[in-house]
Amino acid sequence: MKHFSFLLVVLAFLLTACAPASGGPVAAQNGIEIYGPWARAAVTDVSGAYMLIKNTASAADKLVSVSSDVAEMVQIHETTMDNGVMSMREVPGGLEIPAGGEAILKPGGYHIMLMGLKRELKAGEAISVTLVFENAGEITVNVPVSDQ
Ligand SMILES: [Cu+2]
Repeated sequence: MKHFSFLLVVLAFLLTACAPASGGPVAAQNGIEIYGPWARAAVTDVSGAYMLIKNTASAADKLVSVSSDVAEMVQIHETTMDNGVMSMREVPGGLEIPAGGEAILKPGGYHIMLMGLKRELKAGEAISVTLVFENAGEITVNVPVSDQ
């Protein structure tokens, strides 16, 4: 029962954390469209970046790597639940986005992990994040920092 109620709390968190992407894409290239990017404000040396990635092309694509000038290392992570403990790990081989499909990066799910931050990330500023896709190539996105 305890386990069950914990799962409900996690589920509620996941649902409320799923902010809808409003408006059009902030970047689009070779069929890949980026919507509603944001990064979490941070005083520690790690943070996460989130967005909706749509693939309007007729072939699957893959987000293979990410970089940002504010972080020493950037990885594509997935959040996993092992015996009721939430943890995360790097997505092996990159994050696939199906043809005509999308990948949702959000707190509690897939996310871009910014590690070794070179400075504090303050709400209201924006950071530059470069996404590298197997087919669509490099897309640099201006990512607003938020304390939401
Ligand atoms: Cu992570």
